Amino acid sequence: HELDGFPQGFLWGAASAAYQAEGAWNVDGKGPSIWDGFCKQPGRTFQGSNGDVAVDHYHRFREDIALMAEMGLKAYRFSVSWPRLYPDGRGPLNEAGLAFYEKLIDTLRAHDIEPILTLYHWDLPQALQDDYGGWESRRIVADFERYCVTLFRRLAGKVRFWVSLNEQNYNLTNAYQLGTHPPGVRNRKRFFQANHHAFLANAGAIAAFRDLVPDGLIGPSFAYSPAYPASPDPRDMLAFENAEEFTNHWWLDTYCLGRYPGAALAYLRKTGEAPEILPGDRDLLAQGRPDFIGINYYQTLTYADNPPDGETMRGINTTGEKGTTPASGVPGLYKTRPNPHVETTNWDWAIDPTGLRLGLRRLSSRYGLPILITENGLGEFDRLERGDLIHDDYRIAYLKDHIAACREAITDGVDLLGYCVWSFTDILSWLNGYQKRYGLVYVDRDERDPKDLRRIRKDSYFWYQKIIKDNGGNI
Ligand code: GCO
Repeated sequence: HELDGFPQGFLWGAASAAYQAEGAWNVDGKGPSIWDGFCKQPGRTFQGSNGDVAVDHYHRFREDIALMAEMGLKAYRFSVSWPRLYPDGRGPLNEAGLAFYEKLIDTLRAHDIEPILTLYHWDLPQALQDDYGGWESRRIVADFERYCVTLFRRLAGKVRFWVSLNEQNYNLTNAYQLGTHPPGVRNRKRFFQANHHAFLANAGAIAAFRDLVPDGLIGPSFAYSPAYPASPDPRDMLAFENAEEFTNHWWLDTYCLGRYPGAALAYLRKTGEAPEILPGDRDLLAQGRPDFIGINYYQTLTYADNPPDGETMRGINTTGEKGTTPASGVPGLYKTRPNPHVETTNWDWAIDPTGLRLGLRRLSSRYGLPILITENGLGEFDRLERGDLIHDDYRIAYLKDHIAACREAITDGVDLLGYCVWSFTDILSWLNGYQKRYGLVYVDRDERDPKDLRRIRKDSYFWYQKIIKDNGGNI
């Protein structure tokens, strides 16, 4: 396949997730998710922000889709909230919850916008956490499959693109290593076991999908930060290899090749942190090969040697004060270093479009699968001027450079299905609150009128509208 531009039918999209956008946290029979409670514990999120109301997409989805249609958006990625369908995770189906997504999808289709449906974007039913410890129990595999099968059966004719698990790697690292996502645990043994169950759940869902949605395409969305070595010092090169193995291949090999990467598994067997793998697990993993790899790309990470008594896993910069991200690492394996060759955002994320190009090439060569960019975007403090203007030229520059990198990767031979900007409107950033804005559409959070949530098109909205119209044009 030889192309020097974006193919016809390229999915120019934008993305969101249920908890970050919908609000309506206890409406129409929805049960609580693990985030509903977690955000309300003191000190968990920036200024205690939560998704009770979020941007009220649940009630305003028609207005939001009208804005998407006016922009010419080709695809909209959203997630289904498991506890809206199954308030206690596995009991009877709450039809009212499913009805919301049916309306949403029908409205998208009426405007020729392709729905991209994410099955799991972190909002686990609280009941499953309480009953058996959520991802730490094997019982979740059957419950997740049952939930997915309901959606496959009911929506097969309406949805072609499906994302299985969103950022299993980032979510479970926060949940079981950093302690910054629910359930707030710091324990590597439990981390690897929870991941093992998530891999089985992912593969089980994909296996069921094959029978129920034969015309559809499915894949996980991986939070992909390609690794760089801090220097050509062989010790840094080894640390870089360790990081690739433990922060990328651990997930991607298991999804795409149906097995854990050898060196990492051998290491974990020595430290006693390897997951328990039962007979039959390998066969199930092998049935999970996806149709595409979804990637959420924000940055590259640079790694250096880390002695056995060196850096441990540390939290992130949630305030937007530049330069406050601590070095973080796994003793004996690797630690992160700032990359002096690239600019960073206010949250210290490396701005690196070339990293996107090389990451796409690495994945394409290693796994031989098409790739869908399920998220890419810039979180910033935006300023509303004169009541209705947002001049976010920094976001336009960021998107332009990353879309140009996509074009180059296509020329390099990467089979790229689409590109979704994170996010369509300014939604909740899990740990960074509402001040970190990613949207193409500004949401006015007026202190005096908290229900206002007025939508205002940013400059980037009009810019992306043109890009879509020209199918990438001369970027
Ligand atoms: C944020 C993140 C986003 C989203 C997304 C991940 O600030 O919240 O940068 O990427 O969290 O939900 O899939």
